[in-house]
Amino acid sequence: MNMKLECDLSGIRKCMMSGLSLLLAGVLQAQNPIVQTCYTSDPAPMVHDGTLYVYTGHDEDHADFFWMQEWRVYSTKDMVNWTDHGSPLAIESFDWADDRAWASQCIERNGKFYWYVCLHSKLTNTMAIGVAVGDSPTGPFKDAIGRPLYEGSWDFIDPTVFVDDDGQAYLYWGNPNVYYAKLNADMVSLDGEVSKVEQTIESFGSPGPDKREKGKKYKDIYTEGPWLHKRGGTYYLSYAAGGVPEHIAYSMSDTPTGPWKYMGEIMPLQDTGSFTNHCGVTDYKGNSYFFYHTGKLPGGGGFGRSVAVEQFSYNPDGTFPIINATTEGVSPVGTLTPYQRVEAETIAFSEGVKSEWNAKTGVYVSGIHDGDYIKVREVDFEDLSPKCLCVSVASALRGGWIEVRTDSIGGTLIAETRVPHTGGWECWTSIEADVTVPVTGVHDVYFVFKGRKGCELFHFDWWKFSRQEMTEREVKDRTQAASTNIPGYEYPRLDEERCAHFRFYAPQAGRLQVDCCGKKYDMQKDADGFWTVKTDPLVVGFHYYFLIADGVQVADPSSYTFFGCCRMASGIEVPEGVAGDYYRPQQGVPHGQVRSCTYYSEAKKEFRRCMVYTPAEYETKVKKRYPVLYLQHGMGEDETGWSAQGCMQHIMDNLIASGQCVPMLVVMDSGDVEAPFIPRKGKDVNEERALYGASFYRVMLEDLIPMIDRTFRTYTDREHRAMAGLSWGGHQTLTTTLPHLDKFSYIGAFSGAIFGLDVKTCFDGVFADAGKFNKQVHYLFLGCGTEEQFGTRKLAESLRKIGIHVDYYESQGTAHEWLTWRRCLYRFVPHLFKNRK
Ligand code: FUB
Repeated sequence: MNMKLECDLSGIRKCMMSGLSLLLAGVLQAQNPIVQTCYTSDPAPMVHDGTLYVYTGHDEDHADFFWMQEWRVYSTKDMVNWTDHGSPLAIESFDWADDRAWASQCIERNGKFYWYVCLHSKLTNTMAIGVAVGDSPTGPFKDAIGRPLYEGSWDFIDPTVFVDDDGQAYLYWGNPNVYYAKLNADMVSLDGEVSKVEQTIESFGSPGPDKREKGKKYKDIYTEGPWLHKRGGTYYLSYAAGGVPEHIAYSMSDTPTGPWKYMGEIMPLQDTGSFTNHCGVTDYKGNSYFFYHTGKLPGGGGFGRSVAVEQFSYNPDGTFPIINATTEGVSPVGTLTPYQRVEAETIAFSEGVKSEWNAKTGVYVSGIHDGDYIKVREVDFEDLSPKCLCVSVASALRGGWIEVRTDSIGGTLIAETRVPHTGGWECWTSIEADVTVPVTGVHDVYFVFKGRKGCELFHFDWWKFSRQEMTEREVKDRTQAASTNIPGYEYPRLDEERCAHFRFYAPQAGRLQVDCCGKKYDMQKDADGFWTVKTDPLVVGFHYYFLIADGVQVADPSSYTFFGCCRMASGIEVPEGVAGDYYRPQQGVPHGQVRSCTYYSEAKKEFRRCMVYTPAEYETKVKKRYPVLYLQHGMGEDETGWSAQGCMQHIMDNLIASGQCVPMLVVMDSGDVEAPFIPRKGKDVNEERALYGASFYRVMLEDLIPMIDRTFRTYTDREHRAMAGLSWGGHQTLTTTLPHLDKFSYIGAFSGAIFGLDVKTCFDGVFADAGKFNKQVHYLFLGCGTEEQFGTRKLAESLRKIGIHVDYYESQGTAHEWLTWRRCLYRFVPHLFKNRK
């Protein structure tokens, strides 16, 4: 369903932004339909404890009949902001039913909430009235009696319930006949017989369906959807009338059981876009409200209806005025405080977004795309501006931005916050943003969502403004020292929102910055010479960072250093939660070793160091031989990258212990690209790039592999040798293995720097004969992050097109970073050395 109201609202928006806007804004506020995140129907209002609840049906998207599965609840305290409470009752709540969750009404009695519904009974293959009970207006609800309250006819739909001042409860229902019954005080059993109300011209505008004369024009025709209420000493039965299309008419009586007197129309037939109508009437905060439904939400219609509301005043003689459907809806009767947690699903109007529910979070806003927005009306900031805004969000992808604006979509930007990848669609994190433009008084607030076009950006659970700033003590209480700090160093610290907090003592420094994840953050100096800064929320996983002290980029002395970015860099590990357990040491898992091995390379005439992972069992199974994976780092890194930043040994230990991969050695050497961006004298950079790490190939083939096979208990044939690498290491992997398929039979490239390949001709045409290649290479893996542009997907597609078997993996929400490569390794190694061909 496309919930975008572009056509409908574009005129309104333009108008609101024009000079005339301030004058017209109040008139042109679109409030109807009151719910824009899904289709709702058959409204039944109920006031309880100062809140107005509306119980609705839920029309399915793209429906061609009333294939309704559940009922929903919304509430308001101000008539303009509606909170979505999700669907606490559905067909599945009734064991005996299987279809058609149609009109309903809920009422409170003695602290319990009784929700009368109609739905299809599989016991009698007819419609039936059911009753659910709950302890709160929003549930949970359960079938109160485990069977239908009344069933046996297709007539039995649309229950309305009413408790009179003397405590007697009544239930009316029916289409095209009208029925009623008294309810016992328990509210879940009928008191006496069911009565069929006699329809006459005087009572309903026409005789009952059996007695109507064909072709005769009657004053009106009772159709369905009765709503019983009382005002003063008068009883009102309002209902859908006229056959199809329906309008709303009503009858009045001095008793709850009639005789009824037909009183005419309330909402005449008009362009509502729906052939049914269904009303509910209530008073709230001194006003009278008429709820009904239309087919006016974009994409909607007769089977995609939406609840709307109008305010009205009874005529002096107690009769209804004529009420017409409007887009503007009703005026606010209260304000909303932004200083308490406000559910994101409290919405006055929205475009584009949907809502979802899960047991842990409850209802939250989903389906957020670039340009969508939520409007919240009558937000009272009072006389003192807030200092910060906190939002709770989750994203399995790269997130996006929330712009907070006042009074219109293009209004004053008072706060802005980046939403990061949080590790999953239900991996919630709360993020704080400064309020950069002071705001006081009452405003409409727009949460305008920005991000990459096309994809869903993030989920949004709640928001709250605050007048507090975090003190140093609070920073300490709400954060923890990064695991990558040298023991004893308290900073950098990470908070729950995955922002890093830095603090340095440097009274003499003129300017300090932190350079983290491609962004330079200016630090603020306090009177005691301490410099502090808080970063934006960071993506989980490992990130390099630097301190820039008066213009000089240096490693942070409080962090362990990691060889990356062509130098020793500081690193910060942003914890991932249980999803990251696979790259952390686990209790009970036998641990292998990472050995540092020195050897002499004839090819380069130098002593070199490589790192070798041996699985835990290597020490005990002294006769066993092992296959070998050669694993390369990327540009500007060295042989330590995979064990320090990549957590390779933990990934291997965990996979081996769980039986997901065979025990193997992993050998990591320097790809000789530690300082690749320094062009050598007299040489062109492009030419230089092509040669980056050129010395490594001979080292690997002539010195490293023979040394490993001499020193360790390895299998030395191609069937037991694999190679993989990340980024430039991926390039080196293809360049090493493809011309030497006599030596390797498993190949992987993680974010491989492999550009512009003509797959038919590259590497001396190794891919040209797909059948031969697939026989030789037992497993070819290409992986990358969704947030990087390395053309890996395209390469995989081109290879598949010519028949090459290649496994392609995308790491959700990660870029050209170590989390992508940890994930790639985790997915790659289980396929090694299990040749099933
Ligand atoms: O929503 C399904 C049916 O449509 C209701 O039960 C009727 O009142 C009509 O609105």
